[in-house]
Amino acid sequence: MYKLYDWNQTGGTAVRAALAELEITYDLVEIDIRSDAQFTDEYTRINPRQQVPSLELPDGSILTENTAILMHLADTHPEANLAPSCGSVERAQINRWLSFFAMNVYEGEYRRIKPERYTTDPSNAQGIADAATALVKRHYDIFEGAMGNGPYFLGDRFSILDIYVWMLVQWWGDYDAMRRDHPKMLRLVETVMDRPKIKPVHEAQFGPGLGCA
Ligand SMILES: N[C@@H](CCC(=O)N[C@@H](CS)C(=O)NCC(=O)O)C(=O)O
Repeated sequence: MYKLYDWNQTGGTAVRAALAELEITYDLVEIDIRSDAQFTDEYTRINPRQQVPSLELPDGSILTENTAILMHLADTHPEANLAPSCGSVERAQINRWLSFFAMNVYEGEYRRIKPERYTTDPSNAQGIADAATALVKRHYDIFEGAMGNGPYFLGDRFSILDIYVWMLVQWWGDYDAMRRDHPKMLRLVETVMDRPKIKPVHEAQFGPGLGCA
C-alpha cells in the first residue's frame, strides 16, 4: 500500500493526480503545513527537508521530490504510458522539462509565496517576490516557445510532465495574461484538468476553475 504525506493545494497534487490516473489506492496522511506540522520530529524523520509531498512505497521506503515520485510511478506502471521508455529522446525531453520546472518555476513560486525565506533583510521581501514573478514568467515564456501543437507537450500523448505543469500553473493566478501570453500552456492545463480521472482531484484541491480557490 502506498502512503502519501501531503497537504492541500501543494505540489503533492501532482502525485495525487498521477495516482488517480493509475487507479492506485493509497493512504493519505495530512501534514498541515499551515500549522507547521512539517517541522515535527516525527515528520522530519520521514522527510528531512520538512516538506510535502513524501510517498511511502509498498516496500516501506520513502520517496521525496515530486519529479522523482512522478517518474517512479510512471516507470512502475508502464501499461499506463505516463512516461516514454528509458533511453528514448522523448524520455530525455520529459526529464529535461521536469528539471526545468522543478528548479525554476517551483522554486520561483516559493520565492513569490515566501520571499522572507530568501533574504536576511526582511525589508527586501517584496523585491524578491517581484523578481520571482518575473523569473517564473520568463520560464513560462520559454516553455510556451517549446510547445508544439498540443494539446499535451508530446502532442496527443499525455505524460507526467503535463500533470506537473497543470499543478504548477494553479499557483500562478493571472490567467487572463496567460491566455494572451501562454495560450498553448493554458490549453495543456485545461486539457489535463478535464481528464476524467484528474477532474475530481482538481475540483477537490483547487475548486471548479483555474487556480487555487
Ligand atoms: N523540491 C520539493 C519541494 C517541495 C515543497 O516545496 N513543498 C512545499 C509545499 S508545495 C512544502 O512542503 N512547504 C512547506 C515548507 O517549506 O515549510 C519537491 O519537488 O517535492
